[in-house]
Amino acid sequence: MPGFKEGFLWGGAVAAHQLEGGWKEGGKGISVADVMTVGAHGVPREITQGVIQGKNYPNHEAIDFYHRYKEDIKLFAELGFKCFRTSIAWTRIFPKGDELEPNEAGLKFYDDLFDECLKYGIEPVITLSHFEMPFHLVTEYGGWRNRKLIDMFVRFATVVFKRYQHKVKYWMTFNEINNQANFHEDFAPFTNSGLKYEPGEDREPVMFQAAHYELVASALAVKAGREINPSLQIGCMIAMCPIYPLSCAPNDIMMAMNAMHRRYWFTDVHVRGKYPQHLLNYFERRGFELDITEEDIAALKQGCVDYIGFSYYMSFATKATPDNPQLDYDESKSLVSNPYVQKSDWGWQIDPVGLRYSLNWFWDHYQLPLFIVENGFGAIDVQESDGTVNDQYRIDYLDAHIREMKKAVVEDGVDLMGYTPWGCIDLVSAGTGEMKKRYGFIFVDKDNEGNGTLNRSKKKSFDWYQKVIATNGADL
Ligand code: P53
Repeated sequence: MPGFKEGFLWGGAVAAHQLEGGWKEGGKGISVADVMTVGAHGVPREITQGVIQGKNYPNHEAIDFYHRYKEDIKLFAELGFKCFRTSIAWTRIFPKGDELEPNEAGLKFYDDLFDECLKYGIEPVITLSHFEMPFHLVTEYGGWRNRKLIDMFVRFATVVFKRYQHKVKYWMTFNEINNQANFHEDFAPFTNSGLKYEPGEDREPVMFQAAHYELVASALAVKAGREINPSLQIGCMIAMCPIYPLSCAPNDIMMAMNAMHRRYWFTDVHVRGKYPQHLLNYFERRGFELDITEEDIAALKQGCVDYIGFSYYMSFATKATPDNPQLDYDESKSLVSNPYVQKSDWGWQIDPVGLRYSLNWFWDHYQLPLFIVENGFGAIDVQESDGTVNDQYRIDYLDAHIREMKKAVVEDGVDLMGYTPWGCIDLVSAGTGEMKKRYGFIFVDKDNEGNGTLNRSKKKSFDWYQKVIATNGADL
């Protein structure tokens, strides 16, 4: 039976702030992740005004990958990784974000890290901005509500493209740029864009403005990257949670369509280099006056991405309600529970078929190569007295998703570049800051309070995933 193509990029994914630690080492500046405390399911992480003594900031030490990466990459090599997705902490390269010259110690760290991957034939896959922009850009510039950030981001991108062009081929600009469609909560606006809202502020147009500047910055970065080295592959990164209608009532169908428009227009701009008409009409209906210049529109056209990277964890569902005659989608109010699927302990709806659906949705819309750069099951693992972790539930989750991914490739003809499950080694949860929400094949001995030896050990899923990769997905 045909399967995944030769050279399929099996691997694992992480982000700098969630595993590196070393938050002050090598001249690193404070990032937005450094001012977020630990939370829990239903308890949001507190975003503090700078680093306050006595609070628990889990990203400061994380799993100390900064010092232990050689040991960890050796384990990734043992798993058989063809690629390893991580991000470059912007604050290691430009500690405050507005400097004109980069920090050499930060650049050197990633040189060494990439060399260590390449030593084992593991291709680094790199995200430029993964929830870790310099905090200084928040306090001094208001985050991405400020157009000045475009130049700073492009400077950062240009420096790292030039430096690593012969070590890194695959790049992505902004991680899950569309999370901020959920603008009523504080987490996504802050992690995506460094946005802090005033009480009572009309958040929605601010979100669109920040996202616009990021999309322009992304396009200019893509253009710069191509000029530096045309063989670079630069993608976008979208959080895909497909939104189903709760029923086949026509208004539920329309509600789901509008919801998809409102969560995924970001991909249209990244891929097609222009805004979809439905969004321009929405701006007009709502009276949003956004700073979108002729130069911006030209820039967007010149920086279309090479591929679509996306995360997939869960699907959503929505329905029409009488108090919403225009069927407008508001992520904080419009979602309903799907009675046909189970949920994780963190309330994430488990839906392997939704991955096949998402792959087809992207492919039908854009006909660009796709890369699943995150997928996984956050769960509480129990270490037995002999040190083993029997995470059969994780194997079951990943196995079911890979089977659906295979159908999308083999039966539906989707062009898929690779698959990098999230948190291949246990790390700090982005959403809650917990250690106990684990995704890894490799267990890290550390708890939510920061206690533990930081020792690494293999879980049951380690051997399973090793075999999946060794057989190119034939042996599930
Ligand atoms: P955690 C929400 C919905 C889907 C993906 O998430 C999300 C989020 C934000 O929490 O984030 C991505 O750690 C993100 C990673 C993150 C991972 O999913 O909250 O790109 O940084 O760790 C899993 O369980």
